[in-house]
Amino acid sequence: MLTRIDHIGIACFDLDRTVEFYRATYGFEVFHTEINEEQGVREAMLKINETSDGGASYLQLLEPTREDSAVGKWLAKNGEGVHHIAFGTADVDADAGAIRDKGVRVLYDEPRTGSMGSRITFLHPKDCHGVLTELVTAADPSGQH
Ligand code: CMX
Ligand code: CO
Repeated sequence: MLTRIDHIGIACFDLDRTVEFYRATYGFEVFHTEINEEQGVREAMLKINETSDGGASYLQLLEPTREDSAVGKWLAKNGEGVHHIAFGTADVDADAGAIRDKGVRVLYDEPRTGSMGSRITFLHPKDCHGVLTELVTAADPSGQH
């Protein structure tokens, strides 16, 4: 069951400058940063609020580490902006399977590693009314990152 908006993924050209914008404009601080080579991103997670399922909602600021990555290609075509949304679940395997059975393309056969040791998969944007949609199970089974 999808129980929270886990994050909104925002593509940017310069992570440090974008982090500074969110800090200076809204007062949001960086909760976590990492490089995910498999996804081709350097990212910063800004925690916005905790959620009733024991998890939290974040902004995920994404800078590509290479031009041929998903975010690199998207930035070259569209410029900066909202790249994807992510729903949180306690069981990404079950939810991805159930959604696949409804005819929506799930991009990975098995979930891969996302932010902070989470397990993630994606739904094809062409099957989701133009929205690239991620499913996330946090590393901590309670849902708290
Ligand atoms: N949102 C909406 N539509 C998108 C999109 C996005 N983020 N990315 C691509 N599309 C659309 C394109 O506009 C294009 O549409 P048209 O054919 O109408 O022009 C179509 O999908 C194909 O796009 P493409 O540029 O040819 O890109 P690919 O097919 O090579 O890749 C996708 C698209 C979704 C399969 C790829 O981006 C992907 O695998 N995404 C999942 C991984 C990811 O995004 N990782 C980064 C984030 C990591 C994290 O969140 O931790
Ligand atoms: Co994401």
